[in-house]
Amino acid sequence: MIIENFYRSIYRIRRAEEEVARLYPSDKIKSPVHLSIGQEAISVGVCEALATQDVVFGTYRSHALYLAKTGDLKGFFAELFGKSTGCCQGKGGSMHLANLEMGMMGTSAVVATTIPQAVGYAYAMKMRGEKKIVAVFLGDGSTEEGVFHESLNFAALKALPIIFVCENNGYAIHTHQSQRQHLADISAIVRAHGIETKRIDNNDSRALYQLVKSASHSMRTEETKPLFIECFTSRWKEHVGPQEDFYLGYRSEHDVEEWKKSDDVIKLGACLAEVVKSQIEREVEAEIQVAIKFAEDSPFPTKDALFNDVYFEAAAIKSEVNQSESRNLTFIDALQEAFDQAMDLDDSVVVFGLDVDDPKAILGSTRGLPQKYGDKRVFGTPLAEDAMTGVAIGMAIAGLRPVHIHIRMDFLMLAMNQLINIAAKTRYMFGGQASVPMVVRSIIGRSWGQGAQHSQAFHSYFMHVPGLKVVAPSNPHDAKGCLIAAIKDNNPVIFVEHRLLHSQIGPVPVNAFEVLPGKARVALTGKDITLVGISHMQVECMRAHRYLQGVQISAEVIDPIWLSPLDMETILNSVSKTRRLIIVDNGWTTCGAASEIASNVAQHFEGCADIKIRRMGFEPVPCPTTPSLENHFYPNSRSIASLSYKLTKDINSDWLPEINPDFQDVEFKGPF
Ligand SMILES: Cc1ncc(C[n+]2csc(CCOP(=O)(O)OP(=O)(O)O)c2C)c(N)n1
Ligand SMILES: [Mg+2]
Repeated sequence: MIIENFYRSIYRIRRAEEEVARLYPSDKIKSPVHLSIGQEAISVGVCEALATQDVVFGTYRSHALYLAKTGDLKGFFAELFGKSTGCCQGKGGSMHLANLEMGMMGTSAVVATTIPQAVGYAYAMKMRGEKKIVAVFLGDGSTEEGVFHESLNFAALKALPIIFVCENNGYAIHTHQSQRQHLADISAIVRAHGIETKRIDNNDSRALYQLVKSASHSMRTEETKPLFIECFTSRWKEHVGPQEDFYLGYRSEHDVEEWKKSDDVIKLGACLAEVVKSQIEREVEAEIQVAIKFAEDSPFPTKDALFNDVYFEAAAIKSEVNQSESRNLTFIDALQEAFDQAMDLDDSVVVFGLDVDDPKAILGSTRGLPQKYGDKRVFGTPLAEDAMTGVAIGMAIAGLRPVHIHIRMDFLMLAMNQLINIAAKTRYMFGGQASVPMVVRSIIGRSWGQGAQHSQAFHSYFMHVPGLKVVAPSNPHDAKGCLIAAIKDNNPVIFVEHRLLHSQIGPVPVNAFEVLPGKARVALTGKDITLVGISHMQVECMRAHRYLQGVQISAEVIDPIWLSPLDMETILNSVSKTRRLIIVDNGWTTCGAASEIASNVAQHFEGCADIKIRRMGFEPVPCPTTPSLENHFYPNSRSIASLSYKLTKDINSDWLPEINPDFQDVEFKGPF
């Protein structure tokens, strides 16, 4: 232990944050600041003990962690000033500090959300046999979030090399721990998960260093297992901002004064000879002034930066590769083959989710994979959609290609925070440093009377979010090609599949191949009307095409395949020929995919009186259970043909085709 290093680090943090507080009123700092003043010893103790290659994840209160791990004052100040030279190119600000090269893996403004990512990163390290240790910092408030407990459970279950560092400053904003937690003993709760706990009192960086040093040594050389350290500490400034807040009355100045007696800046400084101490201080002061000047002189990002790094862009536009001989497979078998080939080609592909390794193997789509690729790469998870999504993100940041499977898309609602706040944003808010190559596979659709909470399709929710891709293949060929493309994609992809498609049989190339993002397919050509069918509605549109042939109407049927990025060009080309369009969504029309396509077409053909556009989709009620109601709720080939007839013949006709008995779906009868 070299005290000079401790002192340099802690003095640098204290003085840097005092400068932040001093500069804040000048409006040079462009984001909210949650100062760590009073808590610095914890970041210093942990980061001094970790090896350079080890990594840390933090919270929005991570100035101290950033500086203790990286020492990067220039990137820090420039980021707070919103400048392009900041550690995240000015796109993160104080609450999103990251420097991946130096092991600072990122912070989040949403409480507790980096915890599962750190766990996922640790999983990747263990799986690959890398000797890196992961430390994740969290506040006492975050231990009340469900994702905290889900993450602890998984870390304990898999005996991961992770250290949870809880900075217990007693408060979540202005509310004391005792007013928020019935059992105000965080460590006791952690022990109930089977994780060893330690405590550090009085901001003692050196005691913390010893603990982390020995724990990380044994994780590297003996067995890996998580450790939880509860560090009692005190935040001296207000929750957010540069001031003190004793006037609010939620805590007393006396309490903080007591904490100031154990200030580690003073304790560490007292261990050094005066000449050494003042030499360090002089050097740090100079460093800080250089960094502030650097931040002041740096340019703000220009407009192009607004659009950079939303997605990881592929280096070159690829074509559909490796098309080979085909044979008939079911949709499910095509998916199974896609998994098998993707896992065979790339050992960074991991597949997990509830029940993926059970005898039913997600309707057969994951069968054989656990036996072939082992339980590290294919595993069933605890019931923890939220944390396991964060785990997938952490794995992806660590270089794996996780596929997280959900037997029903309805369950994605429990994972929305990680998907929307984290997966979709990580690349952008960290200035392009990270990418999140993950796939979330989810099954939608009617049958077996699954009703309001087991049939829903939410693709439009995800289409709304920059940073995500969305795909909904409608045949076995695309099921395989899209799944492989999604796995290879360096962005988070939401993969949507309708259960009525599962038993469909069609030609599928033998070799691995990709159906590329952003390319729709004209499935059937026609001249009178364009039908765009999403997911299973593609099948209904193809049937409608047959009905319409019987009344001499020629429909062009388009399968968008990828909903984000959406290939509007193919749709617009078709409509410029047919002048009529029906978009049939397998979802609600309000703010839905059909509305998005319709508005694009309306804008494009503005002023053209002969263009007719209609949306079809779920009725504006929850999904019903009984078939007698289902039949009215979902569009079908006959209702599509009927509306097409009206639009094409330009008459108010009630024409409805006779039922063609060949047009039957194989109903899903459950259970899984
Ligand atoms: C999920 C979520 N809920 C609420 C908030 C608002 N919020 C911001 S900080 C905070 C308190 C968190 O307390 P703690 O985890 O103890 O961290 P500390 O601020 O003390 O460092 C809250 C509730 C948030 N950012 N995220
Ligand atoms: Mg707190």
